[in-house]
Amino acid sequence: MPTLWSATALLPDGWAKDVRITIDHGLVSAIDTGTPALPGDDHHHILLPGLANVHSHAFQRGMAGLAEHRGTKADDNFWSWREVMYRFLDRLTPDDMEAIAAMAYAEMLETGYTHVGEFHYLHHDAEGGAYADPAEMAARIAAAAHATGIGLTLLPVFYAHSNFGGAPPTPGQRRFIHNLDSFARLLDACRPLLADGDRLGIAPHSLRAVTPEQLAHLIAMHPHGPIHIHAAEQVKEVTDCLAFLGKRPVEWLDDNVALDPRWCLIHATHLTDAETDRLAVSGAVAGLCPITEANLGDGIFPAKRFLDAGGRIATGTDSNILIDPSQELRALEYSQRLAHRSRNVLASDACPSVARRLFGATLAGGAQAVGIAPGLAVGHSADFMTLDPRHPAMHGRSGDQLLDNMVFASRSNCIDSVWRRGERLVSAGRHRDAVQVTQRYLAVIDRILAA
Ligand code: NGQ
Ligand code: ZN
Repeated sequence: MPTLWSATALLPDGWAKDVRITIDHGLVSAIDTGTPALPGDDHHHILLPGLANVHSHAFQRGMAGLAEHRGTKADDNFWSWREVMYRFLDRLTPDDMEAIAAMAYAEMLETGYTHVGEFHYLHHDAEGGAYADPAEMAARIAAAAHATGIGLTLLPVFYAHSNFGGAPPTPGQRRFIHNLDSFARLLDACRPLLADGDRLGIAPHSLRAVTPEQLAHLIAMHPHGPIHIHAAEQVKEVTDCLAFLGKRPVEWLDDNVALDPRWCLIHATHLTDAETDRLAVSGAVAGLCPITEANLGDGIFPAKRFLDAGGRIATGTDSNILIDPSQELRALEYSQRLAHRSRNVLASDACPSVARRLFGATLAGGAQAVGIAPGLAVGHSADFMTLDPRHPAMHGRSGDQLLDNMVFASRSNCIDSVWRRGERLVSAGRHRDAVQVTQRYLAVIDRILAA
C-alpha cells in the first residue's frame, strides 16, 4: 500500500508532526503521527487536505479576460457581462466544452482544489435543440473531470425562464432550457456518468429562472444529495424578487423550501441582518465566489456577521476568470477589510489566524456542499496537497503562519504536489497532463476566436 510521510500536516484536530499516511484503494486507511518515516515512504514537508470548489461554470474559463474592456454604453455591469458570456457560449461544441473544462480542472488541481461542483447549464446544441443524448454536454464535463482526476459533483441545472413571473426565456438562453419532464430524463442520463467518489446534485438556476411550483417539483425529484441555487447576487434580483414574490430571495427560500444542510446558496451577497442570521442557523452553505463577485461588481457578502453567527461557507471559482482557492480567501478577507476599515476581520478569538479560520471553514463547508467527507481522516478519499518548503513565502514559517503566507503573501502558487483518491496528479506545481491539456485548449480557443 502506498505510504507518505510529511514533517507536518493539517489534520482535523490541528497541526501534527511526523505524519505517516497509508492509502488503500484511493482511501486513507491509516494516519500515524509522531512517527519516523519508514523505508519506501514518499517524503514531504507540509501537507494540507484538498479543498472542494463548490461553484464552477467550466466553459467560462474560455472567455476569461475577454470582458474586461468597456462596451459601447459605458455602463458595463453584470447584465452586460452576461450578454458577452451568452455570445461566447453560442459557439461552443461538445468537444470545446470538454477541452475547456479539462483546462479549468487541471488548473483547479494545480491550485489545491481536489473536487469540483459543476453548475452545468449548457445542455443543448447551438440552435437550442436537444442532442440525441440529453447528457451529451454533461458527459463531456464528466470526461474532463475523469481525465484530469478531479472529483466531480455534477449539478445539472434546471433553467426555464428569463425572469421572475415565469417570463419566457430569451434567445440567448436557448441552450439552457428544460421542462420538468426533459430535466428528469437529463438527471437519469447523468447518473451513469459518475465515477467512484463523484456525486449528483441538482441546481435550480435561480429564483429568476425557476417558478416556485417548478422548484417544489425539483426538490421532490431529488430527495437526497446537494441542491445548489444562485441567490441574491445582484440588487436587481432582490428588488425583482420583492416585486414578484413579496420577499427577498433568501428570506423567500427559507420560508418556502426550509433551507437545510443539503442546500448551497451561491453568492447570497445581499442579505439583511435577519437573513444573514437565518441562513447561518439553517445549516445551508453560502457558496462564496469572491473573485468573480468582485469581477462582476456584485457587492460584498456580510461574512463577519455570518461566520460569527455560526454560518457555513465555501468557495467557488464561478466564472473561472482566475482559478486559485488561496486568492479566493484573500479576496474574501480583503473585501471585509475594505468594508469594515479594519484588519483580520474574519479571524476569531478561537482562531486568530485569518487564513486558518477561512481554510478550515471552507474545507468543511465545501465538502458539505458537494456531498463528500471533509479533511484527512481514515476512510476518507485520499485528497491532499503538499506545499513547497523552498518557496520564499514558506521560509521560516510554521503552523498557521504557513496558511497565512500561502493566502496573503505568496505571489505565485506555493503548492508542490496534489493527490486525489491517492493518485498523484500534480508534481512540482504542474498537472501530469498539463502540456496536452493546454495544447488542446489553445487549439479550441484559436478556433473559437477565428469563427
Ligand atoms: C451563470 N453567473 O449562470 O453563469 C451566472 C450568470 C445569470 C453568475 N451569476 C447568469 N455569476 O445569473 O443569469
Ligand atoms: Zn454561477
